Amino acid sequence: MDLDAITEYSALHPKPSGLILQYGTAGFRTKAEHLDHVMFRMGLLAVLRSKQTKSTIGVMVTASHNPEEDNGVKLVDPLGEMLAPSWEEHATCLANAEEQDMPRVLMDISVKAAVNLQQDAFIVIGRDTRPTSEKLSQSVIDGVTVLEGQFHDYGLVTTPQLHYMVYCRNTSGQYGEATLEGYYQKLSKAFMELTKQTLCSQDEYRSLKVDCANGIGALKLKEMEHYVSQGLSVQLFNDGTKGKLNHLCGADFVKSHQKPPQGMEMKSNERCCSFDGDADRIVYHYLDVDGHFHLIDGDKIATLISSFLKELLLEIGESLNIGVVQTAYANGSSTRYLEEVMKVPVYCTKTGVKHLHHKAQEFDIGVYFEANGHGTVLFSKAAETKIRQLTKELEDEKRKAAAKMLENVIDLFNQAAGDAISDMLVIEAILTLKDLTIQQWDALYMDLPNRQLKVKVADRQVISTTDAERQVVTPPGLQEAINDLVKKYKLSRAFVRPSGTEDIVRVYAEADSQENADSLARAVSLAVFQLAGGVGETP
Ligand code: NG1
Ligand code: ZN
Repeated sequence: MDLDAITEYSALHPKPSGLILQYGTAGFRTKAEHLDHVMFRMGLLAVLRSKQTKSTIGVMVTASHNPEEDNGVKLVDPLGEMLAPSWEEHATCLANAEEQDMPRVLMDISVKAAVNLQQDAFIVIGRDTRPTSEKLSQSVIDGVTVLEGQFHDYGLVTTPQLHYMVYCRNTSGQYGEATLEGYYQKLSKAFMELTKQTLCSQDEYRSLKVDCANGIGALKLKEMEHYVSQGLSVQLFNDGTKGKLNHLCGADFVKSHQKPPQGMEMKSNERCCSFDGDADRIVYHYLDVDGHFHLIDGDKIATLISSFLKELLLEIGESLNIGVVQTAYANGSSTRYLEEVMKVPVYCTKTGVKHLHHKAQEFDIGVYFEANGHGTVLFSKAAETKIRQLTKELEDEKRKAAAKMLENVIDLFNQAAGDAISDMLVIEAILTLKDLTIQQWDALYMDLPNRQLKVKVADRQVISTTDAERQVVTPPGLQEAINDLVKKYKLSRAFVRPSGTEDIVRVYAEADSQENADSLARAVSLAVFQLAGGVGETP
């Protein structure tokens, strides 16, 4: 390592002294103007991680659903997964080292992690459409270059597309070709094959309105459109030509406000969906004939997909197990429906896809979705091999067709990460194959009315939790207060946890009516404010 060169280049990306940031659930995320040094240093760190794993590592510049003024960065590990926990710690140390200590901290990491500095390094870089992303990704490249890493800059891509590139490059092309063309080809081929098995061809099912959150999803859907146009016509809204990223639109807005996005013409009973700012989340929605808004969230997406997969498994008659993984934010009705009606085992993990992903790996087929629409389906290597073998060997027509469909589903899901485009294509294929309208899908079960609120506290880390974040451990007395409040309502549940991406505490409540869910959420927010050091206005 040329420490002089590192020091010299680092001075061009100086750390504001005293600034402390943490590599959280979604990497580093804060106001874009505070991130230049973090980007440079993540370029350095990516090179060390690449040398250590002898693999291609990804660096994505995005702040997903956060406001346009924010930005962020996360590293993508060799198989397209989130960065390993010990390296998250290295990332935090490196980002927070004061200017003069930085080269030494970098050396320490390479010693601790036993990095062979002679090894070659290869980094792939991507970014979203934020005005600050291009310059910030250039700072990542500066970091990579000063450590003499090789790189490929994919420029504007969705987060899942970057994960796909990393996965392809580390599996020597077996998974697909590491280009955008390769991504579109792979997904569209699987989608066309899956939907061609359908007997019905009503045109009304084939058109979908997409709210792109004024983000990267719009550009990439435009590029992809013609690959799938025979099976699906997408109409894009909030494509970034006018509005601001994630402002009054996109999956996060629609989910948290339970309202239609602005900038989208919705007629009654039309199938609509919303992506988030980096296109790794999707939720569906529609207006009914009375003009009421209906949200179809990640829980209902998981339910639709797992019921489809379960039917196919029954058809082929193989004993492959399937499990659904959720978080505490999953609507109580969805959990009940999955367990009691569908008889599918359901597990709850902490918030953040890395936790869900990890749990989902325990099954032959692991379906995981956060209620906010971030998720995917994982097939174990053994299950995939078995299914591919069955499509070749089965003689019974019906069983063979079911195995073929499962194979298409494997190819459609971006196995490396939750992907709004993949999810959308799978959902559209299932609705077509099963001849389901959006209302019929919505009617699988009725969501319990719920409310999410945010509370500002002096230090959100005073709240610690257990039982997959469903119970508070500290501060003392808070869990008891929540228990007492929950008892006052029917079908009620509430929990609180510190956000991993914002400087706030999140409050979730559900109950038998919207009024009660709202009132419970408000009462719990007040308890948090009083017992956990609330600041600003009393909720
Ligand atoms: P935090 O801020 O830790 O609640 C949010 C989402 C997560 C996940 C991350 C990463 C909710 C309640 N939380 O995390 O599910 O998507 O952002 O983007 O939706
Ligand atoms: Zn996102």
